[in-house]
Amino acid sequence: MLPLSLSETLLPLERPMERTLILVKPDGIQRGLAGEIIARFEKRGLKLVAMKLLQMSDDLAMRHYGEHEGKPFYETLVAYITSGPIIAMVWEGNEAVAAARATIGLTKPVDATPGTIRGDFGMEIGRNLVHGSDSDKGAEKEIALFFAPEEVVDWNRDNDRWISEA
Ligand code: D4T
Repeated sequence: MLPLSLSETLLPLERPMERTLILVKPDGIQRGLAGEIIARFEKRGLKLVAMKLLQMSDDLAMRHYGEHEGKPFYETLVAYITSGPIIAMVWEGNEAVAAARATIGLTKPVDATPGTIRGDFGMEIGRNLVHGSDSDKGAEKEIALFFAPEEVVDWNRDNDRWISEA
Protein backbone atom coordinates (compact mmCIF):
# COMPACT_ATOMS: atom_id res chain seq x y z
CA MET A 1 0.00 0.00 0.00
CA LEU A 2 1.27 3.49 -0.86
CA PRO A 3 2.12 5.76 2.08
CA LEU A 4 -0.46 8.46 2.76
CA SER A 5 0.31 11.89 1.35
CA LEU A 6 0.61 14.89 3.69
CA SER A 7 -2.82 16.18 2.64
CA GLU A 8 -4.35 12.77 3.42
CA THR A 9 -2.79 12.52 6.87
CA LEU A 10 -3.65 16.10 7.85
CA LEU A 11 -7.41 16.02 7.34
CA PRO A 12 -9.52 18.56 9.23
CA LEU A 13 -10.35 17.42 12.74
CA GLU A 14 -13.53 15.36 13.20
CA ARG A 15 -13.33 14.58 16.92
CA PRO A 16 -15.40 16.69 19.36
CA MET A 17 -13.47 19.60 20.82
CA GLU A 18 -13.54 20.77 24.43
CA ARG A 19 -14.64 24.31 25.30
CA THR A 20 -13.62 26.58 28.16
CA LEU A 21 -14.87 29.90 29.53
CA ILE A 22 -12.21 32.59 29.84
CA LEU A 23 -12.77 35.98 31.48
CA VAL A 24 -10.44 38.96 31.21
CA LYS A 25 -11.13 40.41 34.66
CA PRO A 26 -11.57 44.16 35.36
CA ASP A 27 -7.86 44.71 36.11
CA GLY A 28 -6.94 43.20 32.73
CA ILE A 29 -9.25 45.67 30.98
CA GLN A 30 -8.25 48.68 33.12
CA ARG A 31 -4.55 48.00 32.57
CA GLY A 32 -4.95 47.75 28.80
CA LEU A 33 -3.89 44.09 28.75
CA ALA A 34 -6.99 42.65 27.07
CA GLY A 35 -5.38 42.37 23.63
CA GLU A 36 -2.21 40.82 25.07
CA ILE A 37 -4.24 38.29 27.08
CA ILE A 38 -6.48 37.34 24.16
CA ALA A 39 -3.39 36.95 21.93
CA ARG A 40 -1.93 34.35 24.34
CA PHE A 41 -4.89 32.02 23.78
CA GLU A 42 -5.03 32.74 20.06
CA LYS A 43 -1.32 32.07 19.53
CA ARG A 44 -1.49 28.91 21.63
CA GLY A 45 -3.84 27.45 19.04
CA LEU A 46 -7.16 27.64 20.85
CA LYS A 47 -10.05 28.75 18.64
CA LEU A 48 -12.28 31.68 19.68
CA VAL A 49 -15.95 30.74 19.36
CA ALA A 50 -17.67 33.45 21.47
CA MET A 51 -16.78 36.84 22.94
CA LYS A 52 -18.50 39.83 24.61
CA LEU A 53 -17.67 42.86 26.76
CA LEU A 54 -19.96 43.19 29.76
CA GLN A 55 -20.30 44.53 33.25
CA MET A 56 -21.10 41.62 35.56
CA SER A 57 -24.06 42.10 37.90
CA ASP A 58 -23.84 40.99 41.55
CA ASP A 59 -26.28 38.22 40.68
CA LEU A 60 -24.13 36.87 37.83
CA ALA A 61 -20.96 37.17 39.96
CA MET A 62 -22.59 35.26 42.82
CA ARG A 63 -23.71 32.53 40.45
CA HIS A 64 -20.30 32.34 38.78
CA TYR A 65 -18.44 32.16 42.11
CA GLY A 66 -21.18 30.23 43.98
CA GLU A 67 -18.75 27.45 45.00
CA HIS A 68 -16.76 30.02 47.03
CA GLU A 69 -19.75 31.37 48.98
CA GLY A 70 -18.91 31.48 52.70
CA LYS A 71 -15.14 31.60 52.16
CA PRO A 72 -13.30 34.60 53.67
CA PHE A 73 -12.41 36.03 50.24
CA TYR A 74 -15.88 35.60 48.70
CA GLU A 75 -17.17 39.14 49.18
CA THR A 76 -13.99 40.84 47.96
CA LEU A 77 -13.94 38.43 45.01
CA VAL A 78 -17.49 39.43 44.01
CA ALA A 79 -16.65 43.14 44.51
CA TYR A 80 -13.53 42.76 42.33
CA ILE A 81 -15.19 40.91 39.44
CA THR A 82 -18.07 43.45 39.36
CA SER A 83 -15.79 46.52 39.69
CA GLY A 84 -15.55 47.23 35.94
CA PRO A 85 -16.16 45.71 32.54
CA ILE A 86 -14.87 42.25 31.72
CA ILE A 87 -14.45 40.32 28.48
CA ALA A 88 -16.08 36.89 28.46
CA MET A 89 -14.93 34.39 25.85
CA VAL A 90 -15.34 30.78 24.88
CA TRP A 91 -12.26 29.09 23.45
CA GLU A 92 -12.29 25.67 21.84
CA GLY A 93 -9.64 23.04 21.27
CA ASN A 94 -8.28 19.65 22.22
CA GLU A 95 -8.09 19.65 26.06
CA ALA A 96 -9.01 23.33 25.99
CA VAL A 97 -9.57 23.53 29.78
CA ALA A 98 -6.06 22.26 30.61
CA ALA A 99 -4.39 24.23 27.81
CA ALA A 100 -6.04 27.46 28.93
CA ARG A 101 -5.20 26.92 32.62
CA ALA A 102 -1.56 26.24 31.72
CA THR A 103 -1.56 29.46 29.68
CA ILE A 104 -3.09 31.39 32.62
CA GLY A 105 -0.76 30.09 35.37
CA LEU A 106 -1.32 29.44 39.08
CA THR A 107 -4.07 31.28 40.98
CA LYS A 108 -1.56 33.24 43.08
CA PRO A 109 0.42 35.28 40.57
CA VAL A 110 3.67 35.31 42.60
CA ASP A 111 3.70 31.50 42.32
CA ALA A 112 2.83 31.53 38.61
CA THR A 113 5.61 30.63 36.20
CA PRO A 114 6.98 33.47 34.07
CA GLY A 115 5.62 32.99 30.57
CA THR A 116 2.09 32.45 31.87
CA ILE A 117 -0.37 35.37 31.90
CA ARG A 118 -0.41 35.66 35.70
CA GLY A 119 3.35 35.03 35.90
CA ASP A 120 4.04 37.84 33.45
CA PHE A 121 1.49 40.45 34.54
CA GLY A 122 0.25 39.68 38.07
CA MET A 123 1.35 40.43 41.63
CA GLU A 124 -1.62 39.55 43.88
CA ILE A 125 -4.31 36.86 44.09
CA GLY A 126 -7.05 39.50 44.23
CA ARG A 127 -5.80 41.00 40.96
CA ASN A 128 -5.07 37.87 38.96
CA LEU A 129 -6.29 39.21 35.63
CA VAL A 130 -8.03 36.23 34.10
CA HIS A 131 -10.36 33.34 34.84
CA GLY A 132 -10.39 29.93 33.19
CA SER A 133 -12.83 27.06 33.83
CA ASP A 134 -11.37 24.26 35.95
CA SER A 135 -13.08 21.26 34.31
CA ASP A 136 -15.11 20.24 31.28
CA LYS A 137 -18.31 20.06 33.36
CA GLY A 138 -17.53 23.39 35.04
CA ALA A 139 -16.93 24.97 31.65
CA GLU A 140 -20.32 23.81 30.38
CA LYS A 141 -22.09 25.43 33.34
CA GLU A 142 -20.05 28.63 33.16
CA ILE A 143 -20.51 29.04 29.40
CA ALA A 144 -24.29 28.76 29.90
CA LEU A 145 -24.13 31.59 32.48
CA PHE A 146 -22.55 34.00 30.00
CA PHE A 147 -23.74 32.92 26.55
CA ALA A 148 -26.94 31.80 24.87
CA PRO A 149 -26.31 28.74 22.67
CA GLU A 150 -26.69 30.82 19.49
CA GLU A 151 -23.94 33.20 20.63
CA VAL A 152 -21.37 30.42 20.40
CA VAL A 153 -20.22 30.25 16.78
CA ASP A 154 -19.39 26.94 15.17
CA TRP A 155 -16.83 27.73 12.46
CA ASN A 156 -14.05 25.96 10.59
CA ARG A 157 -10.58 27.32 10.96
CA ASP A 158 -8.65 26.72 7.77
CA ASN A 159 -5.35 26.01 9.52
CA ASP A 160 -6.74 23.56 12.11
CA ARG A 161 -4.78 20.70 10.56
CA TRP A 162 -1.54 22.50 11.37
CA ILE A 163 -2.53 22.81 15.05
CA SER A 164 -4.23 19.47 15.75
CA GLU A 165 -3.59 15.95 14.55
CA ALA A 166 -6.62 14.28 12.97
P1 D4T B 1 -10.44 31.82 38.82
O1 D4T B 1 -11.65 31.01 39.21
O2 D4T B 1 -10.61 33.27 39.05
O3 D4T B 1 -9.96 31.46 37.46
O4 D4T B 1 -9.26 31.37 39.71
P2 D4T B 1 -8.69 29.94 39.91
O5 D4T B 1 -9.57 28.90 39.29
O6 D4T B 1 -7.26 29.95 39.50
O7 D4T B 1 -8.76 29.81 41.47
P3 D4T B 1 -9.96 29.45 42.46
O8 D4T B 1 -11.17 28.98 41.71
O9 D4T B 1 -9.38 28.61 43.52
O10 D4T B 1 -10.30 30.87 43.10
C1 D4T B 1 -11.26 31.73 42.51
C2 D4T B 1 -10.80 33.16 42.71
O11 D4T B 1 -10.79 33.50 44.09
C3 D4T B 1 -9.68 34.30 44.39
N1 D4T B 1 -9.08 33.82 45.62
C4 D4T B 1 -8.86 32.49 45.75
C5 D4T B 1 -8.74 34.72 46.59
O12 D4T B 1 -8.94 35.94 46.43
N2 D4T B 1 -8.18 34.25 47.74
C6 D4T B 1 -7.94 32.93 47.93
O13 D4T B 1 -7.40 32.53 49.01
C7 D4T B 1 -8.28 32.00 46.90
C8 D4T B 1 -8.04 30.52 47.06
C9 D4T B 1 -8.82 34.16 43.22
C10 D4T B 1 -9.43 33.43 42.29
